[in-house]
Amino acid sequence: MDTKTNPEYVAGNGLIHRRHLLGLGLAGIGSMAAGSVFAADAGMLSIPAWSKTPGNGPSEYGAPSPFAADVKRLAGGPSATAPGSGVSRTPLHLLRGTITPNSLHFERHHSGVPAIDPAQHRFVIHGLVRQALSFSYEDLLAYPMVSQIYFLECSGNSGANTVATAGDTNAAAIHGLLSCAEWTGVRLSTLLAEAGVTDAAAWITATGADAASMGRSIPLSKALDDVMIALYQNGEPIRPEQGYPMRLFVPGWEGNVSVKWLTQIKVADAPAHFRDETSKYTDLLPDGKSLQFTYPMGVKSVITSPSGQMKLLRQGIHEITGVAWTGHGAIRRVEISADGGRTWADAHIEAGQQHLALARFRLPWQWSGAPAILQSRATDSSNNVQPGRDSWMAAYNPANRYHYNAIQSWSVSAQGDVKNVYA
Ligand SMILES: Nc1nc2c(c(=O)[nH]1)N[C@H]1C(S)=C(S)[C@@H](COP(=O)(O)O)O[C@H]1N2
Ligand SMILES: [Mo]
Repeated sequence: MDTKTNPEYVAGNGLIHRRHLLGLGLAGIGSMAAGSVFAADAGMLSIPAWSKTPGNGPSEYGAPSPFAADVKRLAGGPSATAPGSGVSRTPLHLLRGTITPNSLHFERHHSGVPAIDPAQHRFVIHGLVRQALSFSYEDLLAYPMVSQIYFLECSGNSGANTVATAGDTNAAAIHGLLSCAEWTGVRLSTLLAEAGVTDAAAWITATGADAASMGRSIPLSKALDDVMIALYQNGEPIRPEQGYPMRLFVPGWEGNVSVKWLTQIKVADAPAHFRDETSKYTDLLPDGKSLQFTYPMGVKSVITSPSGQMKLLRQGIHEITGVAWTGHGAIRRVEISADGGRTWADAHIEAGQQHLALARFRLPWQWSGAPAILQSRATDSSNNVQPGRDSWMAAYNPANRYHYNAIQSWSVSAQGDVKNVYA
């Protein structure tokens, strides 16, 4: 079968079986007879100016092409009331892999980025331990380390879509408090074993060296499982914005518990009830009560292309692509709909480490020029299925903005304009 003229449609409104991802190219089906949309002639082999003279030599620290200068974080303005507080968001719609470059990792600071001299910094473990310990940065560098790829998501991510009217914004503005990096560091269990936690220990409470003194409580079972003191981010020393010289990294859990600029861990028998686990990051329920802790991030996905404020410039084949993640294991399935959830097709998921990491999904779609509503729905290895917006909203108080993981809907108009909608 010639799949270029007879693709296998697997769901409504032009979704094509994922097995055709590589074979289809870009041409509109039916318009193939005239040849490729990219037909070349001899004149196109002429030599451009930049090939005729040597370019710049090597540099000490690389920078993106000036032609890619729009691939930037979406940063908010300075806070008038809380100096240094704020966020910048990863431009998810401008990235195509699963790893976030360090310069584009999202930021969330409660009192700005402290200028820490690693030679002066101390990290102390105390509380319910047989021997309190104090480490310098150099001390920690001498310990055995692990490297793992993990996503990090703020529990406030996507909260924009909990408000009554869908904002006409892009994927970064809605979902950009999400990044994924390879984190390298010392397992907390190694250091806790050295300190010797006592029988009464059930929690750890971690504090940062920023002016906010941000602190969070974490059950000891998680602390001994996969939590690390991260020292490297995608291979280089962790960036100041991400916690230099060291941060706690708590895989799969809401970003807030990954305390940056880590300076203290106190082993305790109960949570500390820090400001950031009482006044914030608690989910408000319909009856006005709040959940005390919501640690793992829910199963979630978002189509990053096409996505909000993009424009489809031609009919024919487009690759629908995006990212999926879960705090409950690995992504097992991502389904895509082009007809607002009436019919669904399985997307292709890239192989690679998917446990608590971003997964990249793709599916070919033939856009006929008719209006469409694009959605993705993820399922994880614990059989959690990403909820629709209505069911998520029904589970919480209308004022709750945290832990929103509902299905994102992007409408495509007949003119090709892509918009954030509630469907
Ligand atoms: N010490 C300290 N740790 C912190 C924060 C902070 O302001 N101070 N922000 C938290 C929040 S709310 C999130 S979502 C993550 C953000 O990490 P990032 O800035 O590296 O993306 O760090 C957490 N750790
Ligand atoms: Mo956060």
